Amino acid sequence: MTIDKAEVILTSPDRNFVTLKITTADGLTGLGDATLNGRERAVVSYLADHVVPLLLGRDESRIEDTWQFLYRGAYWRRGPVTMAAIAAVDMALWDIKGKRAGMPVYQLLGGASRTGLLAYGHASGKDLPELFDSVRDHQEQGYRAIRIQTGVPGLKAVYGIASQASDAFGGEARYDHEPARRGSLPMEEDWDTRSYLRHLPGVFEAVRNEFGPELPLLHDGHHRMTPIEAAKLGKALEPYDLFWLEDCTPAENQEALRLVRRHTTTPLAIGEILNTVWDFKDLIREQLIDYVRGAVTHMGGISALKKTLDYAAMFQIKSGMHGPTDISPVGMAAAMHLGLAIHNFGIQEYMRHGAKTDSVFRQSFTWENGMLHPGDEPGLGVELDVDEAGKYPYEQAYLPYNRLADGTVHDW
Ligand code: KDG
Ligand code: MG
Repeated sequence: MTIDKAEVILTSPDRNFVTLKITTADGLTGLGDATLNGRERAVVSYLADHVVPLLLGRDESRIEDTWQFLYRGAYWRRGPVTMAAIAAVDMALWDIKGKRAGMPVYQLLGGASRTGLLAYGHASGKDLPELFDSVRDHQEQGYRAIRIQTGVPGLKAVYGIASQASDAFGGEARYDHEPARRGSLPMEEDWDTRSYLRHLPGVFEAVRNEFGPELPLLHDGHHRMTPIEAAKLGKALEPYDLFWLEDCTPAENQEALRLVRRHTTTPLAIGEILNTVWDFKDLIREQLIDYVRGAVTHMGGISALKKTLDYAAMFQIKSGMHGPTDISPVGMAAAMHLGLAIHNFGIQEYMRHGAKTDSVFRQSFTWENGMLHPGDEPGLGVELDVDEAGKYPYEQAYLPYNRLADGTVHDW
């Protein structure tokens, strides 16, 4: 069947989301997530101005051919805007293929390799008492693996730490939903790597003493360290048996990880800002990482991330797909179908979306005993309520950035 219509929907229920909705000549619809946090309109334009005209009249069933046509045919390859746009088309076509077959997408990818997906949530606190409360709160929500981020003495605002309660979550503190972070200009935070390196091992020691040795603990370094600093941190955290240390150094300098690897056995996760299998090629082949952090939404879709993860499987490297709230429920569903099907699933990041988001995107996934499952609806299992989406117009919003004490802009 041919593609009759492709619409780009920009909505901001609790935060901004870009969704592609493809409709076939016989009225089947498929959804794809193209959200690029803080740069949403760039993808809207890429899709609406350059991709939608190419989709009309194409055969809905030719997912791989459409992917190759959009990737190779444009001449300009890779990059987050291009790959988010291609991802949305790919996801929407898998959604349609599932609906056409009457099967959930994970069945089309080879069927379930497990009964559910272990997921981790984000605990944070400016100090230990707040952090412990947040860990307990996550355990009550069912999480069986938890990311730990804390404030650093002497620093006023550190990314990943909620500083105020969020209305979208009934008063729960959520850094990703603070109104202050949705202003028309990016919020400035501060940073000092030496203070962070001095402080963090003690935090993990305290968390282990309080919560015991079993709980899988993760930490995100947000690209802030030099190779030697990251090596030092990895080594210092070894006694606390981390599930992973994420983004310890900036993702552009991949050779840096050779040095980090030489010094520590703390598992490493990288890649939420990478976009293609080419970005992961050397990291995987040289076994410089343990987990692939790529998101379906930013890696060119289910087709492309599956190839990357299949390649990673040859080196015993597992998935750790990016799943913050800026991955829409459609992108999360795509991640869950892929995670359920592949053999080398590791863990899935999962931050709950807010109630308004759930009213715009009707979903069929389940969350039980710390495990996600995409459900058995045909396709991806997500439907978008266009009227509801229309109630929430786009709001300009930037990610924060940080400066050192002397005013230098720092990596994050
Ligand atoms: O869009 C960027 C955020 O989603 C990112 O900063 C969150 O690092 C993040 C994570 O690991 O979820
Ligand atoms: Mg991260």
